[in-house]
Amino acid sequence: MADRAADPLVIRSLEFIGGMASAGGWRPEPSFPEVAFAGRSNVGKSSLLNRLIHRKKFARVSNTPGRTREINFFKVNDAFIFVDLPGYGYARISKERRAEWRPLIEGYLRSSSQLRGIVHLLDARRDPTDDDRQMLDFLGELEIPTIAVLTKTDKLAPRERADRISKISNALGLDPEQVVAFSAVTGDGREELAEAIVELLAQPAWRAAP
Ligand SMILES: Nc1nc2c(ncn2[C@@H]2O[C@H](COP(=O)(O)OP(=O)(O)OP(=O)(O)O)[C@@H](O)[C@H]2O)c(=O)[nH]1
Ligand SMILES: [Mg+2]
Repeated sequence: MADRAADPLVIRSLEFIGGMASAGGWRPEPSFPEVAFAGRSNVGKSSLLNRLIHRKKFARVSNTPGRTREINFFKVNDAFIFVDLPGYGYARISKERRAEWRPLIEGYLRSSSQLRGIVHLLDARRDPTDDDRQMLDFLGELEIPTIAVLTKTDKLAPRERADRISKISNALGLDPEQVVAFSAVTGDGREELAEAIVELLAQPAWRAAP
């Protein structure tokens, strides 16, 4: 267990504040800084969030990928908000439903004057998919500050690790140093990610409300 005294993100309070189900639908007042978590369905967003906040089951971990269609808001320390975005790219749902993430996420972004940035999760074992690229292009177009995280690194053999990290970083056009290698199982990368998120939260809002 990491030394809690050195924890860059100490969790003092947590509150689930609700879900946004459609573009233009309910969302909490944007009065606290927000960081949102994006990635393919099943990539490990909810598991990463739980690790980050030192809880086992606060964000729901799904056995049924693609089921979470809502954007979920969690208030942390009465100071900022973590936003669990719905996973994209689940192959077994219809094409129309696969494309649903975009209007919902656009609707979220349009109403998020306090957003500081996005944590984008990619599976460390796989090359970025077309859906990942679409998401990357989208985030690039918006010029939104993004932290790239490779998940499930516990599933890599130690000798594969550096290779996979450099291969995916390359594919993303990033330096391997800029990418956080993470495992929700071992907690590897949690401190590094927490530090990056705390830094992001201290930045000015990504853009003012329209
Ligand atoms: N070995 C391993 N398994 C993981 C890790 N992170 C998540 N998983 C598993 O991957 C599956 C999906 O995890 P979730 O956290 O629900 O993924 P998600 O991205 O929130 O999925 P959706 O909400 O459906 O988009 C679960 O069976 C998790 O236990 C990890 O770091 N290591
Ligand atoms: Mg989830």
